[in-house]
Order: sequence, then C-alpha cells, then structure tokens
Amino acid sequence: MTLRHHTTPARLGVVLAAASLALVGCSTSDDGAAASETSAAPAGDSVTINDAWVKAADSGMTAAFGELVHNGSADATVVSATTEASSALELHETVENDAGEMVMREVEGGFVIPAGQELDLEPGGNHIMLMDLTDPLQAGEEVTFTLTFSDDSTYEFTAPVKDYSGANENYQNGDDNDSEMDMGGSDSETDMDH
Ligand SMILES: [Cu+2]
Repeated sequence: MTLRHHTTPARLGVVLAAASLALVGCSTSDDGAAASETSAAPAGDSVTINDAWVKAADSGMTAAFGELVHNGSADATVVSATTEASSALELHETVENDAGEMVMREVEGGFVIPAGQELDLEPGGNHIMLMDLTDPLQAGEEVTFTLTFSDDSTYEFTAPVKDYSGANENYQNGDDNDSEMDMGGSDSETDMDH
C-alpha cells in the first residue's frame, strides 16, 4: 500500500538548506530553469524584529512593539501572532475616526512589509494587540511571540516587558468596558492634557 504522506518540511522554516531542497522537490512548475533563484525564501526566514518590547499591564489588553525588518525579495505579510501571554491576539493599526479621535482596529489583510523595507510597530501606530492577558505582565519579564506569515512560515521572537504610560489608544471594536482608555500619545492635534 502506498501512503502518500506529502509533508513539507519547508513549512517549519527551521533549516534553510533543507527548506530550499524541499521547495524545489515539491515544485509543480515545469519551467524550473533557475529554480534556486525563483523560489522566494520563506518570509519567516527573511523577517526579524529590532527593539521589540511589550507594555507592562496587570490584566486585560496590552500591546507589543518593535521594528520589523524584511530582507527578502518579495513582500512579506504577517497574518497572525500568538503568545502564551494572551489567549487572543490581533494585528492592529491606529486610524482617525469620524469624530477625529485616534482609534485602533484590526488591520485588514495583516501587516505588509515591503521587500527590503521595515515596518514600525509603535505606540500610536501599528502594533500587536494582546487582547486578554493570561497573567499580569511586569517590567523585566519576557514574552515570546510567534508571527505567522501569509506563506505559512513563522518567526519567533522574545520581547522584554517595559513600563510605559502611553499606548492607551481607544479600541474601536471594544466592548463598553474596554473602550474608554485615553490616548497617551503625542500625535493628537487636540490639546494634550497630560
Ligand atoms: Cu490595539
């Protein structure tokens, strides 16, 4: 009997060399003239994060930030993130609503990092939202995240927890209880009262 167990080691994105071989082996394309150059590297092998950090919080929501750096030759798209520190995560952007308030919301289609460029995750902008902390996060602790890209590759990183008074954006889709935090950033054009 034949078991066609077509696993793809490349999905793990662990060993670069093995991944390249697997990609070639699994290719269904016939014009494999320059296979080694036409197969783009998995996004998870081309993206790293600089200066990652997480805002300390006792419970509820908090966010993770940093600079995503993409060295690959094709756009990379982060479609989801996971961590043991929160039962749910969302990829958020911050936009101005009709009332002129800065609100954060889930970004449609994920975070796109153009080839060879960076994407800042920062208070008042894009960020990884931890929707429901499983335990308090205190400064000095570390949180491990796994990003998943649109090609199913992944990238894991660890970020320190830091005390920070900003990054309290309103949450557009939040329940009543969670949507009343004030915006601590400096981007608002209205008066800053603290
Ligand atoms: Cu958010």
